[in-house]
Amino acid sequence: MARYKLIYFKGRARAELIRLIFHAAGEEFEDVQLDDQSWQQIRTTSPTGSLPMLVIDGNEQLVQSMAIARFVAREFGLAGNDRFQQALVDSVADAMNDLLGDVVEVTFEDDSRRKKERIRRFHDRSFPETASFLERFIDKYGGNSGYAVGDELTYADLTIYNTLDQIVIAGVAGWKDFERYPRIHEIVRRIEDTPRFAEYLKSRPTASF
Ligand SMILES: N[C@@H](CCC(=O)N[C@@H](CS)C(=O)NCC(=O)O)C(=O)O
Repeated sequence: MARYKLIYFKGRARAELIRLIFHAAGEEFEDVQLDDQSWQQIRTTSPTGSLPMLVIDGNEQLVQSMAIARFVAREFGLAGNDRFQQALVDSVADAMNDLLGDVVEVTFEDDSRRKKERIRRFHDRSFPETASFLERFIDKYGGNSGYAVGDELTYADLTIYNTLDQIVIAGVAGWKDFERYPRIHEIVRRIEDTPRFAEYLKSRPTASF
């Protein structure tokens, strides 16, 4: 039996980063994907009444997607080599998580006028600001390594890939749109060309969120 059980919905949104970390590390985990009805039946078992939730060794429960991501990244050596590097990695992850929040809001906005306004703000402000932060950041801390921080894969790279993927799923931009950001584009290529990821990315089910 796997040590780790990740519980979420049939989608990527706030769980896919954690899945990517498990795949990057080559670590086994049980990937439980619930429909809404099954979720309602177990909702009270989540400490926050929300998902994702990671169950460790069948008894410890961890909630909050970024806390789970950091925990598994640290467990598997994907969180940076020293404390400062870990903070750098976290700063990219948190910036990408903020952007992911904007994308999630677009996805679940039912009012068409407000949805348009959110998309406009995304294009005019949140995306270009985050992208230009990343380009400068990677220049400084990753250089020509093809990684965001240092010269090996960390979960910072996975947060970049994952948030871009969510932007594409939300229909807010396409992969081609990211090519004009050379440092970001390099990370995307690096991840897609890594055999372990390539296999997973091809085999994972299509998602609407
Ligand atoms: N800040 C939390 C947000 C968790 C959250 O809002 N989860 C949503 C799905 S993305 C959820 O569980 N919704 C179902 C519900 O509230 O019943 C995290 O990052 O884990």
